[in-house]
Amino acid sequence: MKWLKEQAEKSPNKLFLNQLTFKEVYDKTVQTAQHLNKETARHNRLALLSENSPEMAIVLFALLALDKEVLLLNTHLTANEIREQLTELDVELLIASDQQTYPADLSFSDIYSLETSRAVLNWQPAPEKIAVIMNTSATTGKFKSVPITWKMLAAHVAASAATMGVLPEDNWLVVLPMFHVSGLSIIMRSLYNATQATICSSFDEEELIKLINNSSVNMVSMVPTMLKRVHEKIAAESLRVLLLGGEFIPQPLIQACFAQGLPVYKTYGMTETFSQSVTFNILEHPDKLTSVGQALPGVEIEILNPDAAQAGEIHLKSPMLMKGYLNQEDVQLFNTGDIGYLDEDNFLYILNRRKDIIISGGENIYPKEIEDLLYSLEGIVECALVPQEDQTWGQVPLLFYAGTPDVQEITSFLSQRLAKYKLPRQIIKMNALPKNASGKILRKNLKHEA
Ligand code: S0N
Ligand code: MG
Ligand code: MG
Ligand code: MG
Repeated sequence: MKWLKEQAEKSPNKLFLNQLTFKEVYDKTVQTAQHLNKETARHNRLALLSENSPEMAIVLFALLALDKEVLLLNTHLTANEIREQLTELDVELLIASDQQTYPADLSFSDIYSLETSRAVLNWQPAPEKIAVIMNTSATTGKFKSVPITWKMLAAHVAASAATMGVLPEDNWLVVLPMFHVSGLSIIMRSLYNATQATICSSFDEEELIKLINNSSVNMVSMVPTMLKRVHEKIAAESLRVLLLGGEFIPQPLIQACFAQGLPVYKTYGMTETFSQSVTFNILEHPDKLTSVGQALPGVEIEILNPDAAQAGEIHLKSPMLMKGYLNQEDVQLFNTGDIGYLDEDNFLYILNRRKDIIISGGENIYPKEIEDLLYSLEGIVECALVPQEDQTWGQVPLLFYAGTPDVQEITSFLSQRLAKYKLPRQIIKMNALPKNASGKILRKNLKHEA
């Protein structure tokens, strides 16, 4: 948080969040913290549920300055999923934007009618202190919590700036959700670099194109699902950086962007490493278009158990890496689960994405979570959720099952309990699922024949 105070002192009149200056954001943060001080006094950990907005960033900064750990919730989750996360993490106070429908303890507009009190604000949190927590689904079927410390944030912003450079006139469009590291990292980088961030509340294609082509916005982060829909309308000269990641990146999209001269920086990173670990500008390395790039400063890549072609499990180690999932053992070397290799210039290539995860429009879906839930429905004998390639979303989940409930029952059971992006696009009933000799379901044999 020292960055906010420093920038407010050094560059008070510089624009930071949309049309708010660093000084204005700082003042609003202090004011918000004073309103929240009493109400939050007995809570060490709180949750925040909001679509993107400058207010969301200010409430977050205020909570961080009050020394809280802030759980950031995905706004696409159902009430059941939100409740489960709050319970699991012992969160007793949820603050939500006025647009959210989940019953929050405080809405943003409530905050300013709370009685103010002088708050002791901490602008110099200890490096090991947790700033935010993000839940990611896990192979076990239950989510895991990633504690993001100040040390990770500080290491990230410096390494990212060293890789992509900083210009005083930079203005980075935030269209990815700030409840993911893809969006939040932009706010942190802008804070550190003393540059502007333009926050959009949702992904509106026309608005996005207008902002890029006709405003001072010169940087943007996107997932391929978004870029596919808009790249043809983007004027290459209006961007300095187009950071692209979060999903498998289709090669035809990269070829098209390269031909257009778009400054696409491919990135490979995850919540566990607070975003970018590997990055490169495709325009600078036309011979490396199929790679994801080179490690950021401080990031070590190790390929374990390599095969004859030197491809193996990609492991990462860096100051941006989490210490370990919350309440789980420490990790020194993080196994991404992806398979790949490094070339002679240390560019990383991903051959296979981990098999136990489906990525739809940049949102991760863990089959086991949905399968475990479905097994709690009476009459389900067996089931498997598998990915299907999809033009729009990259991948979508398909559900195969055997049992007595009909497709209608399953649809309504799942849709009450799961975020929409996790719902199977198709549900296929079978007499029995294909299995190998030892009785294991053969997932790769489950394909929908349209
Ligand atoms: C792709 C997005 C924008 C789609 O949202 P859109 O089009 O606005 O949809 P809605 O209007 O909200 O809904 C329309 C219908 O579509 C369904 N739907 C919405 N999203 C999905 C989805 N993902 N999959 C399937 N269906 C979806 C809605 O339910 C609705 O349905 P109907 O009409 O039936 O009601 C949106 O999904 C989005 O924002 N995705 C991106 C999320 C993201 O940021 N992921 C990245 C997470 N990863 C990381 O944070 C690590 C990597 C990373 O840091 C990074 C990634 C990218 C770039 C840079 C970095 C970095 O390193 O800095
Ligand atoms: Mg809602
Ligand atoms: Mg939309
Ligand atoms: Mg522009």
